Amino acid sequence: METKDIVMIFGIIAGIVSVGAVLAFVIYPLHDGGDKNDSPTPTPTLTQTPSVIPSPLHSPIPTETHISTPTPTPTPTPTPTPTPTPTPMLTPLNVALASNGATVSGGYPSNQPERDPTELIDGQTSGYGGYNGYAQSLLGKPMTIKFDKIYAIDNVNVLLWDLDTRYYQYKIETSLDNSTWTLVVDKTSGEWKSWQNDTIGRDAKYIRIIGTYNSADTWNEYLHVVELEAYTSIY
Ligand SMILES: [Ca+2]
Repeated sequence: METKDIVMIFGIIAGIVSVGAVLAFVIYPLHDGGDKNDSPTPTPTLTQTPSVIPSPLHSPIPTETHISTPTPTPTPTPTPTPTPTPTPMLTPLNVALASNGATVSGGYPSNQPERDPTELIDGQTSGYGGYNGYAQSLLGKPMTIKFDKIYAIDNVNVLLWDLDTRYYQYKIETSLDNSTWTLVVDKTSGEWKSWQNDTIGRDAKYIRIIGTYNSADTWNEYLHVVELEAYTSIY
């Protein structure tokens, strides 16, 4: 190979290299313009300067603020509904019966058992006659029944002897001590025959009946009673 040929080859190579270099400078930016490395560096966001956190050592000791604790409103205590005391609803009991512990005194005369005062409290209200089956006492004189204890007497029922057309007048009194008496039935006027039912509503241990008038013959000075009942609902 001749020298000129070598020079020419070097020239060609040099030309190629030069052209490539030029192209590299020209093309590279065109194809790589979007490289992120060429993006402008974003302006860093200013980090807000943190507030100085006061050192607890330098914080003023807060003056203790006295927050008054509100007095709690007391929960009203509900008023308890009182349990009503049950009212005994018992079958009314005749506590003036001898069989329930009652006794009787008074009456006249005492030597006629068929007209003994015990007839007043024996529970027999039928079968009586002109000379038997009832208690009797002189007008103004009491026949007294004593209960076995004090009872709240609701009603008093009296069966007056009624085998003719007569009527009686009488009164009934009660007592707690057989000493002080309270008038509870006053039938000292009017015409009273056969069954008499009266509400008295009174505590009593004693009850007595006193005749004041008999409309039969004027010589008949007696009260005649077949039965006397005294009922209570509490026993
Ligand atoms: Ca009787």
